[in-house]
Amino acid sequence: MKKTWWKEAVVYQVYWRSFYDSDGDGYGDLQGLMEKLDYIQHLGVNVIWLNPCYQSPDKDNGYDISDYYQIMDKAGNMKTWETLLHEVHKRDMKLIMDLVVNHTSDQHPWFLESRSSKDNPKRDWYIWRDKPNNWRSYFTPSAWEFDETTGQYYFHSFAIEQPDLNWKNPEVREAIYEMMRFWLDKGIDGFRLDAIALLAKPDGFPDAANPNDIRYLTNHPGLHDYLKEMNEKVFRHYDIFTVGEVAFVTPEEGLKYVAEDRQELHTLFHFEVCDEMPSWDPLRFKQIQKRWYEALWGKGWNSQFLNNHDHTRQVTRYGNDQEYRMESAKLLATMLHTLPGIPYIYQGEEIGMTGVRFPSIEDYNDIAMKNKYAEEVAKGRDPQEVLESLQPLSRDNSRTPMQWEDSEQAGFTTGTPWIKINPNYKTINVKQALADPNSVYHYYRKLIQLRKERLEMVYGTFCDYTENEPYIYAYTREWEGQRLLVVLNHCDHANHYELPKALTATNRQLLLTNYQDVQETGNTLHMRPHEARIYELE
Ligand code: TEU
Repeated sequence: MKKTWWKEAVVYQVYWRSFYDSDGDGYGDLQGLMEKLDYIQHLGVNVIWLNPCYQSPDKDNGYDISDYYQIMDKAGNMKTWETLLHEVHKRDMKLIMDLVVNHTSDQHPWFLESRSSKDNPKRDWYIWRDKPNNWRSYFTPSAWEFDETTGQYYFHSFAIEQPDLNWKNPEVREAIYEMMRFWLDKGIDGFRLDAIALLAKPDGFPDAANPNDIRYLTNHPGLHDYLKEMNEKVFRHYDIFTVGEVAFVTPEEGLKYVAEDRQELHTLFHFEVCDEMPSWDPLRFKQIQKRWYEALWGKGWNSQFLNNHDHTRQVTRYGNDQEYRMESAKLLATMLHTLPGIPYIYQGEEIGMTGVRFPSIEDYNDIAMKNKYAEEVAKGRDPQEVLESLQPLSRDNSRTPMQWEDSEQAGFTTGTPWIKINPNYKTINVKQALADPNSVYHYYRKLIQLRKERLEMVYGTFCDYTENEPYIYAYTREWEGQRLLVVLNHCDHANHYELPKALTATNRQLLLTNYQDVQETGNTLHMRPHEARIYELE
């Protein structure tokens, strides 16, 4: 496995509409992001992942693109975007753009032409049939929408407003590749490829045995041919990295996307945790990590994340966001930055921001949640019970505005925020974090700096010594004779850990911990609640 800049990356995800509002319209924007670049750089990250900011009617917060070549008015304009890219590069950071090529907005000119008549030259740029099958979409009871004009149904894996492109059509593929080159030629450093596992569709769209198991939307034959062609015609001609959003794959299937010798994608996000593990399940998490390491190591590169703009805040979902919030946030960070793969920091994670519970469905924006709420209430279910069932995993948990200070609107906007701010901004905010040397923020800085100094955290082999332990997670990373030991007590209670013989090194040096005053030197480690330690073993 050769060393590369992207394997050594720490990526910071900016959901720009919730990051910083520079013009008081209640939405974050690119100018606002630019004004906060020094904050991001100070953290020590070297890549920024920018959620979609292309022209869009904004039904799915930018994931419904109506013009790939323009910047969304809410976000700014192309000149602002070009200045942003320049300012990112000036600070020795890189920028990867989130790109949605499985579908467009139903307002995209391509779709407006396609739907205008059955014999329009762009009819076959989308997927039309006389009758639907029984598939659901991610966001609606049916994946098919009837179109009056031509009396046919079109296919959409997500919202009605997000018709899927027909990747079987070479004209579609060429149009997408040309657009990718447009952005790469502007100097971006790669793409996060949205819903990339959905590009291929099965011949004939057979009915599903179980319409509620939506795995039928993904990973169909032909997909890897598209990714190989995408790499051959676009990616390999640039010094970039690509990360695919790849749902519902096993490690063996995931390897097909990222094996270096297959020349498709550089890395992937799999979702065996965030889509399929509703709350912390330590033994299952350890198994997932072990299986992905064994399948990919030496062949392809993985990612490490526990939250993003679709998945609720990790300290709430997988940690402790109450009495041990800071220790837990630091423990989760230690884990993600020391396990094999590129670590992703979702904005606000670095100050321990938490999930939210808004009192009314009117306070929520997420189309997925609002569609599901309407669907369930229409079945006669109690609205309050439906709301409470959807709140924990609502995507809006992670989309509340960045909490910059304890002043009005958390310093996010001088206007009315597009979505309510988490009421805990008074105590959880950047200003407080910067001023507190023991804050989560400063811990992230130390962790990221350590990763730059200790390449075992990037290229080291991985060995878990606690596969059957419910609370203690102890593993090593070893590379070129250097060995790190990570010990985590993911629990609200203290636990002790008897170091196995293989780890009772002659000399053990503590490099980083989320508690002060760690004294002991023996081979029994007394770990406090949510305590994390990184040792160098000699
Ligand atoms: O999400 C794809 C998607 O289906 C996720 O919501 C899923 O739950 C998981 O995270 C991946 O399996 C992408 C974007 O991240 C999301 O914001 C968009 O709404 C969606 O595609 C449609 O573009």
